[in-house]
Amino acid sequence: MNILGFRPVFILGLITATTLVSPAAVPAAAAPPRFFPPDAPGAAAYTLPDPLRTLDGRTITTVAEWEKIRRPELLELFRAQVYGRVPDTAYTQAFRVVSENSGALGGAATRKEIEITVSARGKALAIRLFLFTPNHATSPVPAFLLMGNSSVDHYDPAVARPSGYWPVETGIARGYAMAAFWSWDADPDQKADVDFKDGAHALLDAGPRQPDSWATIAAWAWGMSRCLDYLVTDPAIAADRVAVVGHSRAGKTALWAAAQDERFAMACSNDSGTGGAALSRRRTKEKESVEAINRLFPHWFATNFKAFGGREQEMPVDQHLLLALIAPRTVCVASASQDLWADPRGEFLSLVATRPAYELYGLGGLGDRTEMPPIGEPLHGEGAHYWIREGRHALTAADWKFYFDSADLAFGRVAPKPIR
Ligand code: GTR
Repeated sequence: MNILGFRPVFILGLITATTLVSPAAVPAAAAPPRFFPPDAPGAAAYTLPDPLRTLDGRTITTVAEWEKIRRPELLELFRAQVYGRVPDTAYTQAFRVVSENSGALGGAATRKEIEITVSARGKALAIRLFLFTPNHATSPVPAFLLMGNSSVDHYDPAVARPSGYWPVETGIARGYAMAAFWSWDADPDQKADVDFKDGAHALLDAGPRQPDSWATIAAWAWGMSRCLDYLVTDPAIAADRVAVVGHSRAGKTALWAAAQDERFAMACSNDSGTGGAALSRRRTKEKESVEAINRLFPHWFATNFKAFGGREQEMPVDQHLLLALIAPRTVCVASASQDLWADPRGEFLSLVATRPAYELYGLGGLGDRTEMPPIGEPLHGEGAHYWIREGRHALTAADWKFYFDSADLAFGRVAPKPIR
């Protein structure tokens, strides 16, 4: 705390290429920063639920109260009303290293393919995890776990073309382990499957479905945690520094996984939008509404969530509380300027609104920011990191740079700098 009573919020001072230009070079006139345009007039006002106020009106003032009272209350509300509840069916788990190649990526990495088998009630489900660890590391390294929407071939650079979606080489060069699995291994993404007869549902569901039964996003989040079960056993990985990453539907999932599973040190939500980082109560004419997402993807959320289409203000939670559940761990939210369906401003304001939860832990979140940073300029706060890049709905190499830079800060690999 400083004498004015607020904690400074820190930002990473990156050395950009322009600062390295030789004195003889004439720098081009800097383009003025471009900002994401404000909402069109007439947007409806809304009031968000207070992170620190319980359903019965108590105000949370300490970490102990947050962790014993409000955090469990919020988790229960998200389970009951949004993503659904994982059944408590007992299961066993086995890991098998299917292949290992210590000369991957031209010798820079060791590539392992691990089969994670989860067994219950005489059935089994296999998740294939692809893991690259840097050969130059002398101690366990932090890791990124990506759940991808594309089939398994995409995670092997020997087969797939290099892609911004999954830049294994860059992660390895920056000293991170890179792990990925395919969402369909945990639960196929089929909208006709509203009976939930496959994937993790078929494995663990014992009784008839209820309005609060888990749906596909909850099954994917469960799959992320099963992959983490393996990662924390791998000696190459620093078990307390695993980040979970997802784009769009997988970004929604990464947030719900990290909210529940406190072993994740960091969650990266890429263009996650409605049901992810974006505030549901904020309605714009371009964004995906709660009604639309439940109509278009009837298999993603619990049945109870469908009742809130057009009645968002009646929800006991909004998505800033999902992000707040991750505090004091690190949340990164990325938006894209043309991705109005995902509501970039709603994603930013949601992250801003986590501040009371971070402050309980002596962290500043994004501080008192209410304005989005210029497009292309990351905002690195305390626990909370945000950026919006130019372009469309996608997970790109530039988004990954934002995640790697944020992780460098979160995991103490570079020192933060104050932004005020
Ligand atoms: C969209 C959907 C979004 C987002 C996206 C995706 O069509 O409306 O909520 O999840 O799909 O996952 O690519």
